[in-house]
Amino acid sequence: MDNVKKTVFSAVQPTGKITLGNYLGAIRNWTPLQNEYDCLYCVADLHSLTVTQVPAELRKNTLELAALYLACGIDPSKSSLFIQSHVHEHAELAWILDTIAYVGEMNRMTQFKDKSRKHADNINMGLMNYPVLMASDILLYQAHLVPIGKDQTQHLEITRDIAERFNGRYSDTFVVPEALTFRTGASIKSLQDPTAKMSKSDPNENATVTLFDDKDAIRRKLRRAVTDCDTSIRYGEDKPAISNLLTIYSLCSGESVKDAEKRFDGQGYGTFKDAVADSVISVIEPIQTKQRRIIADKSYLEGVLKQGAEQAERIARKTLDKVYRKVGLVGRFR
Ligand code: AQP
Repeated sequence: MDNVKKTVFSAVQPTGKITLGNYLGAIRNWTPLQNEYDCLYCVADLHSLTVTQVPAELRKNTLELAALYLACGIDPSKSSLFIQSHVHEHAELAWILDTIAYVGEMNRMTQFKDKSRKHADNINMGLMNYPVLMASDILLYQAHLVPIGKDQTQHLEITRDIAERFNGRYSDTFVVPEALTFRTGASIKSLQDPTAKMSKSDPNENATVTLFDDKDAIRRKLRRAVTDCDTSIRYGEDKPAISNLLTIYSLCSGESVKDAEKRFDGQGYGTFKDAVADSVISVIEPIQTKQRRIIADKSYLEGVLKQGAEQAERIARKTLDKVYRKVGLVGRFR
């Protein structure tokens, strides 16, 4: 009988203030997995260097994000929580996988194309290699499952292709991971453009609710959220803006979309948007209180991250040694 726990890996980049999209699409779903799986949750600081960062802000965002993971319920006695750059094997495996991945497939990645458009003055090699580093993150830990939002499914597919190609060329080495996407919340949209995803690097402040916004800002942003042509409060393809708000409301209040449609039937957008704001505030406020307490306790946070990096490194080293051996590198003499 196979009673070995499966491994889960996921990460978020500290590229700015974490949005409600990152929370509802990813982080929120991590907590329940901790009881069933061996989980590794990482702050992907190396990934964030693919777009221009202010170094002091990046350091601050990295620690704030680690504290946020804890405030959202990641329990260091159950999961390994660490900073990606603290485990140097991520970058080392990425180099080996760079020799497995093809330029053509990296060129076709939607995120690469999007980000190249948005950062036309800085289309660096890291931006193109992003999916290879992501593959290294996942394959290093022999992860079976990777909880992600819909926007990352293409990268997960590439990770699977790279793993299979490597296994085919050098014999079985990597577990081929599967995406774990959650039906609702997998793609929270911008409050200003419901055809685009809510993204922390969006320069329009009104497009996102962040986990660091205060009550007033949350209410203001939701009141300013764009709506659809007619005034009905209903979920449907022809109502992308209201459907997005209904999804947010449902995930934050726990009420189903169907019940919410009934509750707000015949009411104006103003009342509905205030209710959405209330539900979001009720979720975000307790997280903020906990996060502030954790960030103030520097030695606790550093202790968690030190332990997490040590736990992660043990697994990562083992995989990397195996990979080095398989590709024909001479092992280090000890
Ligand atoms: N709008 C979203 N809805 C649902 N899930 C989302 N995720 C991101 N945006 C949404 C999920 O959050 C996780 C971490 O994402 P990331 O920070 O590694 O990179 P990203 O997907 O590129 O997120 P952002 O916010 O758009 O960052 P920037 O602006 O820096 O590029 C992933 O699981 C993602 O699916």
